[in-house]
Parts: sequence; C-alpha cells; structure tokens
Amino acid sequence: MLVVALDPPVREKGRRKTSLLVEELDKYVSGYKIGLPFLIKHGRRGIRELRKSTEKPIIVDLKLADIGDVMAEVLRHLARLGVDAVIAHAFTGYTGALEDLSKASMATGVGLIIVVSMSHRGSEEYIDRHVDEFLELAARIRAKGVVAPATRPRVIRHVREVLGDTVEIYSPGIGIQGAEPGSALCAGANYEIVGRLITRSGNPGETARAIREMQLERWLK
Ligand code: 3DU
Repeated sequence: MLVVALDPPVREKGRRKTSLLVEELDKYVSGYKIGLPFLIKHGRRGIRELRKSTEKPIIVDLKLADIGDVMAEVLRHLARLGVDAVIAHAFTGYTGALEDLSKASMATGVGLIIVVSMSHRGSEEYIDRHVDEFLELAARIRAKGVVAPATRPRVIRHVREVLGDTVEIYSPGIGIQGAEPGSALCAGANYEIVGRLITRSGNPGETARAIREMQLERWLK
C-alpha cells in the first residue's frame, strides 16, 4: 500500500545512511522507489546496498523514454542489480520502443510500470490527452503496473475502470504535492508513492507508521 520514494536531497547534512533509513521504514512499507537523484548520488553501489538492506520490491524510476534497444539495455543492467521493476514513459510508443523494452522485461522478470498520467498540472497539457491510448499500450505490453496521479483521483478511477484488475496502479502526489494519504487507494490505486513527507521528516519510521494508519482509516471509512 505504501511505496517510499528514496530521493536524497542535494544537501544531506546529518542524514542517515540509506540502509539505516530502510531499517526504520521496512516494517511499514510495501516497497521502495529510487530515481535519478538516488542513482546520481549513490550509483550502482547504492542499489546493491539497498538490495542487501531489504527484501521488499525495489522499483527504479528512470521514466525511460528512449529507443527500444537503449531502454532494454538499461533494464538488463538493472536486472543484474536485483531490482524488481522499472518505470518507463508510454509516449515513445510500441514499435521500436516499448516493444523491445517489454521483451527485455519478460526475459529478465523485471516488471514494467508505465506512466499514463503525471501528478503535476502540466500533465493535462499533453500527456493526459492520450491516457486512453497509453492504457491500450499498457495492456498490449502486459505491463505490471501504471503510474496515475493521486492529485487527480478521477484519472485513477478511469484507469481502474478501463483496465480492471489486470494492472497495479501506483500513485504519487501524496503529502507535499497535496493529496491526502489513503485518497488514491480509495480511488482504486494499489500503492501510494510517498517521498519527501517521509524522507525529510525528523522521524521517518514514525511518519511512515502514521501514514499507514491514515491510509487504513480512510480505506475503512
Ligand atoms: O512528492 P514526493 O516527495 O512524495 O515524491 C513523489 C515521487 O514520485 C518522486 O520520486 C517523483 O519522481 C515521483 N513521481 C511524481 O511525483 C509524479 C509523477 O507523475 C510520477 C512520479
């Protein structure tokens, strides 16, 4: 239900090591998402250390958007580091892009999660005009999941209506971006992605616990 985005800030004075952060969070979370800030700061070694620190799924959020061969190669590198899933954009299309990536995903067992809508307002300018096409594409490549925004729950409801239970929905936008814990789950998401609200709090473990409680309370209402 709760996936923590571990994006380290540029200035990390006095912050805990990732492994210590994970130790605090592990019992409250379903998995971790790491993105470019994590990779730039901690590199491949950081991914290996994270892999050693937890048995929970690790999702690498590079929002891949390249030609198929390049994306497939990135996925194969990540597979060797033991990650569980990779996030890619949908707008690159099938032929010569997601077709190759999905083949690499099936060959390696690394799941593919596709961005069909984003949490910021600008997503409505271009991306959201194509949500239905992206959903068709997600079904065609048998994506493990899609990313849909907690900030616009109607998009989550739409994704669930169109794709039923065939995919997992991952929803960022909780906390600092404005959506309440539990709100995306109530709209049909499987996981809420939460970053800064947890990683920049004085007590990440306690914050994660409180968020879980808020998710459950809202869910049970
Ligand atoms: O706002 P937060 O600190 O909870 O971080 C949200 C995370 O989700 C962050 O890693 C960002 O890269 C990712 N994300 C979005 O915020 C919005 C999207 O549409 C997709 C991913």
